[in-house]
Amino acid sequence: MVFLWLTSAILCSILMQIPTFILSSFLTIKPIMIPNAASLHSAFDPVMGTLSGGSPTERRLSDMSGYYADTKAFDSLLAQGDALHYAVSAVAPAEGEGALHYAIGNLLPGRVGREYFMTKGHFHAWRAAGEYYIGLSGEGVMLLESEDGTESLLLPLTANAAVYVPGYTAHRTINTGDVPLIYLGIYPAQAGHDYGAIAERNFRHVVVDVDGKPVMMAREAYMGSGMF
Ligand code: S6P
Ligand code: ZN
Repeated sequence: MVFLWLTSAILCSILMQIPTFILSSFLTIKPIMIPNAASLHSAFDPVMGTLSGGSPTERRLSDMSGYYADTKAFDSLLAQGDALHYAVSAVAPAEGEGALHYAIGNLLPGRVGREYFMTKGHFHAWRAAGEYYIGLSGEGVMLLESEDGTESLLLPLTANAAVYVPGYTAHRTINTGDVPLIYLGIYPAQAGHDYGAIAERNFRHVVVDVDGKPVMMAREAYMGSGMF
């Protein structure tokens, strides 16, 4: 009797599993893929601008040739040495749709003529991709420009501030202080970089030091201003 009861209980439980088994074979239920744990955690130094496990990119002054308006000032600075201009260390824990990457940036302080030290600036290759910038230390600004160049915006990037860069927007980081500007950028893994348009036409505005304060000025106005 007990044997019969046990057998039918086992049979019942097997039969109850069958619909689930059939369903899961037809539906593409993706397993949860957790990438290697080491890539999920990074320690960063908000003052030194380092990020554990990051892959580094360095830009020296010579890499910025053609980006600053005052070419004489640029050449004379370069004659003093091809110093590090900024460093970026990026972490890519996962790839594909939905994945995020992040990077820490360390942009050194200084000026070329009146223009503050800045990054090259770029669009994302996947134009729709937005990005969050989070200021960690130092004082700076983000220069944003619409794809057709008709709209520009200058936003402060300082410790404890976040700047959202919408998709389809060129973005450049500018150090307006006296110490390195350290920030985090968090962006879709598929964003990519498109430097071409900016390398060719640059941003329509420059950010220059006027009486010790950063001022956004139309590039053409600056070029014709006799300020350098
Ligand atoms: C990436 C993100 C940042 C920049 C970094 C350097 O989407 O915006 O990590 O790569 O600020 O700037 P740039 O213009 O030389 O890439
Ligand atoms: Zn970006």
